[in-house]
Amino acid sequence: MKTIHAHLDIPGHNRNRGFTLVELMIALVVSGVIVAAIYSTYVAQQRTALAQEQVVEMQQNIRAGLDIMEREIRMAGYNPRRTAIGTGITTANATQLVFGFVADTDQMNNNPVAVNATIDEVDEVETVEYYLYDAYADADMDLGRRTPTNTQAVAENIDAVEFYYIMADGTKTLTPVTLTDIRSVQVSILARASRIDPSFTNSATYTTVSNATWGPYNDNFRRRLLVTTIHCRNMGL
Ligand SMILES: [Ca+2]
Ligand SMILES: [Ca+2]
Ligand SMILES: [Ca+2]
Repeated sequence: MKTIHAHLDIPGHNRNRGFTLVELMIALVVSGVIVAAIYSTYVAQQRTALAQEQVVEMQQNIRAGLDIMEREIRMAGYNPRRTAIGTGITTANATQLVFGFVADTDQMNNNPVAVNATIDEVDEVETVEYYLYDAYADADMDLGRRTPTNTQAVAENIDAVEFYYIMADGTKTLTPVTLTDIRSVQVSILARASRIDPSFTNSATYTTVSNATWGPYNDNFRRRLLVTTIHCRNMGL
């Protein structure tokens, strides 16, 4: 029985043991403040990390697509023997670019039509179109690469694209008339993050090289505008 009594907390008798209610309240408030500070730092870091991740993802996505497109647009008009039919730029406007080039050393049949369906015959022409379309039917636009046999997205989540043409006489236009006079293509491309960031509002306006504007979208998607000039080294030879 003695041991049990020794553990009882008798008021006024054992003041130095444990904490008073006020001390406990202070401790609770202080630890609450510390937890809140740590949590808000954590949330801020998470937001920064999410923003950085989205920007990196967009840039990689847009860069990869642009690399493929740049390499091919430079090939427009490639016709080393001067005997191939259908090379050069065949359709050119602000949102669509179609062109052909000789692709007879790539071990691939690039023109699968009956009359010249031979695999990789001499002077066979590959015809390529770049334009925006909704790949995967998920209600967002993507940069498409279309050939007679295949359509694929080379960059996903692209809100807008603009092809602006620099002509042989140095003038620039979105609607070239004499397609053989095209010398360079300036491409503006607006990429969007794949997911929203609820803590971010996009009210920005994006200006293309031709001075057209895109936005404001007033949504929660981050975006990046990329502009590049591609010299069509096989045009005008
Ligand atoms: Ca080929
Ligand atoms: Ca062929
Ligand atoms: Ca899509």
